Amino acid sequence: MKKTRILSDSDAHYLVKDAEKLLSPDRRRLLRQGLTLGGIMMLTGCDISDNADVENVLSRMSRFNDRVQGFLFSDRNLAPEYTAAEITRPFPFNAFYGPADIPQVDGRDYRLEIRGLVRDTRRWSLPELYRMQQVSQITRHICVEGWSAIGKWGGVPFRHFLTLIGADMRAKYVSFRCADEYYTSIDMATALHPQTLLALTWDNQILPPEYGYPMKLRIPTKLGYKNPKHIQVIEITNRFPGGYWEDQGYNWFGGS
Ligand SMILES: Nc1nc2c(c(=O)[nH]1)N[C@H]1C(S)=C(S)[C@@H](COP(=O)(O)O)O[C@H]1N2
Ligand SMILES: [Mo]
Repeated sequence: MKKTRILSDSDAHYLVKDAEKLLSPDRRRLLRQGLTLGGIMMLTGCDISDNADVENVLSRMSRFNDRVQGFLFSDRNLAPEYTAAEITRPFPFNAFYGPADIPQVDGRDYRLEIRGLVRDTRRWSLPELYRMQQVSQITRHICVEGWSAIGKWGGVPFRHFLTLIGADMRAKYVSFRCADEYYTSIDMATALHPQTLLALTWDNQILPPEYGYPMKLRIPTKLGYKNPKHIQVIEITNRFPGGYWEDQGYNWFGGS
């Protein structure tokens, strides 16, 4: 007969602590804030409350983390790129709400707003952005909840855009406000990373609503929650801006 045991809150707390001990200090720093019992269950595929085979759960989790670290911390600090055949279909949707609440942004009167330490704070219409020189990447999106997926995004290298608006590259942070109340922020080095993309397309079509229409920041060296969708405002600042998940305990750095 299968033994069923429901973990108490304090068991769950210690299981998370044990799981953390398996990680090196660096890795611990990366994932600590994201570790929850639900997260461990999702990323190991183990139902801890049904089968409390803790050793098994922890070793699977450690392997998952090694794989994640491998993706995030490559030698040259470039995220791996993939072939079109490797694209995940269907590509998953994720947000802090369900599909029924995806923001419906009207592209016709959309203007991207620029604030803070920049020379030029004028607003950008979509046609203006579509006319800029575009590049594309096929990279892996890794969500802290324990899934990952390969997708293709196209758009303007963010470094190019920041140069164009005369952003103060010595500023510490770039922050993003989104149409759905989501917000996040990154350090300037990540903003200037060669693979960081102001993405306007997904899979060769205009970014669909579920994946962040009219634009998202695609950062393959960072976890999913550092990739804001439905961007409305970009601000260059020295004041720490935090983020929707980061302010609830997720690691602010969230990547490499
Ligand atoms: N505006 C906005 N951006 C967001 C989120 C969100 O809820 N709202 N969720 C983040 C998280 S946690 C993930 S995993 C990815 C999901 O992106 P996808 O729907 O393209 O898979 O978007 C990130 N960016
Ligand atoms: Mo995520």
